[in-house]
Amino acid sequence: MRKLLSIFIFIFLLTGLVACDQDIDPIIEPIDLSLVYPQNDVYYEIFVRSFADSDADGIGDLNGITEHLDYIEELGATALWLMPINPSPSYHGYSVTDYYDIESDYGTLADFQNLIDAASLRGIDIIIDLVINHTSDQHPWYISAASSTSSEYRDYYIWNNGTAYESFVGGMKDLNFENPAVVAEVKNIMNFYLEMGVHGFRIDAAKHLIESNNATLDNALLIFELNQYMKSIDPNSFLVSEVFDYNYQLTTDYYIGTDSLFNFSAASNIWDKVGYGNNRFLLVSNLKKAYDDFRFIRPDFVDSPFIDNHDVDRIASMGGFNTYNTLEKIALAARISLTLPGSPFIYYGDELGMKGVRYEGVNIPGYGTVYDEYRRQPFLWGDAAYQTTWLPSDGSNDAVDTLSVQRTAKNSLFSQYQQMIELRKDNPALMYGNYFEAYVNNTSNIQGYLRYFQYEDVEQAVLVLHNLSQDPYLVDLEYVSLLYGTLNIPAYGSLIITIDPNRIEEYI
Ligand SMILES: [Ca+2]
Ligand SMILES: [Ca+2]
Repeated sequence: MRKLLSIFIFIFLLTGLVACDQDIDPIIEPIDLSLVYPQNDVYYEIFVRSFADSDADGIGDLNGITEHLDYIEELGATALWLMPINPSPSYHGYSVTDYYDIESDYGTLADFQNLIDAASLRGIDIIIDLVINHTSDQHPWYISAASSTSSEYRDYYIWNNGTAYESFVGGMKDLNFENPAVVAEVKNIMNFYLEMGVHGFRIDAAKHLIESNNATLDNALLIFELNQYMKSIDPNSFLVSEVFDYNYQLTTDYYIGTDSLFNFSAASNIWDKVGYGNNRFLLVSNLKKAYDDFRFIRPDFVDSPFIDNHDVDRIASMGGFNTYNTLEKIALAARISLTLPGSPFIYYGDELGMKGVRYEGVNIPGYGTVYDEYRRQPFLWGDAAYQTTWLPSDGSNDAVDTLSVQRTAKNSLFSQYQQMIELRKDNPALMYGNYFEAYVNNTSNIQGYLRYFQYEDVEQAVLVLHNLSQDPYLVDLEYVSLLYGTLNIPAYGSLIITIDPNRIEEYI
């Protein structure tokens, strides 16, 4: 009876609303810009094996991530990049044996679907590594191709005098992208995961896909074809390509095909200018040159800035950062990355200041020979319940505060990351658009840039200044609101203010 009554009331109210629709002033809803710009996110890069263990076998897994989506929200990231999750004989997963299943250490396809769905409920997007330059030599395609020259998979690979070509060592056999059947296989793989609900892909080793005399253009066009296919399934999806080159000019043409590129040039400028203090006055002008180059090919490029990833030493262990003022310099590098155009990527554990370097084939008792493993060490939860233990400690993180310590400590690196991510998401000039102009009074101590954004009624101009020197630096500036810092910018500090958008010309 009560239910019936409430239905009647509902219908009555509905009729009333329709009847007086003309009389009600329209309520202006704030625009959800994340829907207008679905490719702009703050990414958190996860090496699944090292993140969170849900079943006490010491190995990180997909359920461990699902159980820690609270943590992703606490940090503030809006999207995840999962390093390879397919079955693989290698610990890192970059040699796939089955593109349609999940590495058994990590869980099952059902676990992955569960993670995608749980993340989606929180508005967290997931992209995954698309490792297509090569397969494992244990992939059924390769086993068949190697067994007979008449195998239907023979032309999936590139043969020289009976040997399959490898652009990387370790049993990874390059796929032959001049074979349309291989391109069709990749589209099937993309479709499989898009149907599950992933937001897109990170194309691994993009510059190695085709190694022709005209490789850049050939790869850009191949990625264009894959991207077009992806957009026919989900127009809002996101494709970021790994073109590992510190010279941005050698990467720009990839914007013909890809939505985004990891900005290795920006990373190396941050390492050099913030870490070593070399030619500090060139930081912003170098960044701007790269953006202007990208803009020329794709005006709506989505840059992917980062300060390190699984393929380089952790920033806290890098020369220039590992000597003095380490935490201050890391925090400054993070603030730069988190105030640049695009979708910044945070490598898991960087928010704690975790360390880690490459070893050149060193034998670790109880594990074996290691190379990049210690760049990908277990995340420091400070809670044994989720801690991964697959890799013995080399002691490098013994002095680094765990998450459980940092989340309650004021001004910890973790809390500085949280604050800066929140600031980015709250200020559309930081989060959206590609406007980037150098601050008029840049010096070798102070490097600043103006970010501006306008969409319908939303308009904002933000000035970001970084002090790259060891001494405080006092600036005299008019501002509309102070978002971060003080006018007397401390050593390795930053000042972020909003300014009157009509007065931008005075600042650039
Ligand atoms: Ca596990
Ligand atoms: Ca290749």
